[in-house]
Amino acid sequence: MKIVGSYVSPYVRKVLACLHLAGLGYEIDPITPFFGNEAFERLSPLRRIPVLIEGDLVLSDSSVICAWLEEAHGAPLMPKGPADRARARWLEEYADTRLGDLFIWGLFYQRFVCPAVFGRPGDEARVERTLAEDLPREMAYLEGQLPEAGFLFGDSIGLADIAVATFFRNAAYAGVEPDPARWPRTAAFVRRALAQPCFEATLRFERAQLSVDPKGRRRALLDAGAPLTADSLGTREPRPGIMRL
Ligand SMILES: N[C@@H](CCC(=O)N[C@@H](CS)C(=O)NCC(=O)O)C(=O)O
Repeated sequence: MKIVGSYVSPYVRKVLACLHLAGLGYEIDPITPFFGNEAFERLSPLRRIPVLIEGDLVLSDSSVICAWLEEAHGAPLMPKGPADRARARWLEEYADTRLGDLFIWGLFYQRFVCPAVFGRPGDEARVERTLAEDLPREMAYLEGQLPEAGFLFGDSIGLADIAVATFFRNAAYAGVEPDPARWPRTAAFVRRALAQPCFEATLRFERAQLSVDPKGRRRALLDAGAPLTADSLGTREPRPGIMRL
């Protein structure tokens, strides 16, 4: 099994955490989507990561990939009953869409990707707006959904927990974390979830990657022991992706 996508993408991290829960091995081509070549574009029509390649099967959406891992490989990602499964799917969708918009495009892209990938400052006014106007509403929603102890559907972490928690690691890279005095459940849940082995397992690769610029990434990741593919779908220069306004 091959995964295409950078270790610091929240959606790639979500898939890698699920692969860890399933005990499945993989190789990874840790490209940033903006560095993808034509072969990458053929595999991922929206030029997004992650992509999973398994034999002839190519899947390019984290939720579709995780559903495949559950159905085809028996990954223990979902609760049992239909109502719980439906709620888990909703929370995954909510996280991918709404938390993705705010944490990635509102914070991480502006504070991290713009300077690191494109060599220009991000839109700090957008960051301020995200923090002051948009995120408090979503934090209040999460505070009402997340459990005080354990995980959303019991004592073990599952896909819905992973889908929510992954965005908070990118928020931390953008210098933002939940205030435990204001959002106690969410802050404790995020700490608990991100400390799980499924997230811890790839942390050293994220750190290795973040410590160098994109061109030095492969060497740094190999030195850290990451299971890299022999070939890469990356170019040497970033190309504009399909950007949201
Ligand atoms: N719905 C997709 C979202 C994936 C996504 O947006 N990935 C980002 C990286 S974190 C990406 O590839 N962005 C490139 C772009 O939008 O051009 C999923 O769940 O896999």
